[in-house]
Amino acid sequence: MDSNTITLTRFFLHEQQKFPEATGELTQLLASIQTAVKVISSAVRRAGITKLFGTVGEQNVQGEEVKKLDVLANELFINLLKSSYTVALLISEENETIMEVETDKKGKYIVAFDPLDGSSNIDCLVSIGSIFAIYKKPDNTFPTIDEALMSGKHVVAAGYALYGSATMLVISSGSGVHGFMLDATIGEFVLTDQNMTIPKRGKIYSINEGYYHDWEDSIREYVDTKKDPAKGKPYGARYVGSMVSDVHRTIKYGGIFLYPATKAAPKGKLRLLYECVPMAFIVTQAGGLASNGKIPILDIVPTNHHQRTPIFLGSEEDVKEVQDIIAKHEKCSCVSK
Ligand code: AHM
Ligand code: MG
Repeated sequence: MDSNTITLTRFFLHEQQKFPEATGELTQLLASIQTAVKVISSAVRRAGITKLFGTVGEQNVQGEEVKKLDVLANELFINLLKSSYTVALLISEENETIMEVETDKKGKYIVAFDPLDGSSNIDCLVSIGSIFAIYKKPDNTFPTIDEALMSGKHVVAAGYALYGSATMLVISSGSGVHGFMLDATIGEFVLTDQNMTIPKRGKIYSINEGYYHDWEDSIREYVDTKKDPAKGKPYGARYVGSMVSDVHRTIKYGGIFLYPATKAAPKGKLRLLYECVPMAFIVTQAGGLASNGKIPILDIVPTNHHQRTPIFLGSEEDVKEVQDIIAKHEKCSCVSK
């Protein structure tokens, strides 16, 4: 046993000391997310046994209502964040409207989250995750609902939890990216991956290739390039279909994750505030790039809390390559008009 283990809470208490003006509220907020993730992890591991794979409205053998895993995860995030006394507004993928925290519990942060991402992978035991971004007004005052929509420039911390072969929390509060693995024997997240950095170039591309004929020409050209031996050593293809897993692998091994616009989803599928911005924040902090094809994801000013965006993220050189091809196609189409 390590007698000097660096847990997530200890790590952020230490980080907090670097800012004399810090009130400890962000550390408190992260502690509440940590608890939510621990409970979700435990529920994920036991979901088959406790019948959490059922649909909402079903009853278990005791006659109790069965909650689907994603409903449970959402309730955990909401309850724990509200009772952390640090949050004013909550934006969840699972809730139609922005939630306002009661006055006596209100804090200055806005948290946007996807409590359980990768829904199509839940019932077949493939890795899933939770994603979150914490936003704050520059003047530190309590945000109102009208002020909820902020660009990624106002993110103070973001992260994801991966419920994979181990449970891992990857977090950045703006000074590097750090990974913590859940040690179930002590119930704590332990620092395992300090200062995670993404390789400048990778050897893997990650995209749902089933939509090949629905992509724009530029995306088809890019993916064709990655498979063409005449254009260099072909890349490996990996696609889990859970954004957290695909992004985590991209950070660890390098390469590129793409979810472009398709004919069926002309604005892309993934959501800006609680899927793309948090991942863009993390990847950028790890030394990579995250773009919508034209501008950085973190520069997009949202107009709707559930809005979607195309996304290309990963190793700097790989993202620049796809951006260049997109720019070339844009230029050609302007010239031919
Ligand atoms: P969800 O929020 O319904 O779980 O959908 C988001 C997921 C992402 O995790 C993943 O990157 C993407 O959807 C996969 O979509 P597709 O099946 O179209 O490839
Ligand atoms: Mg999702």
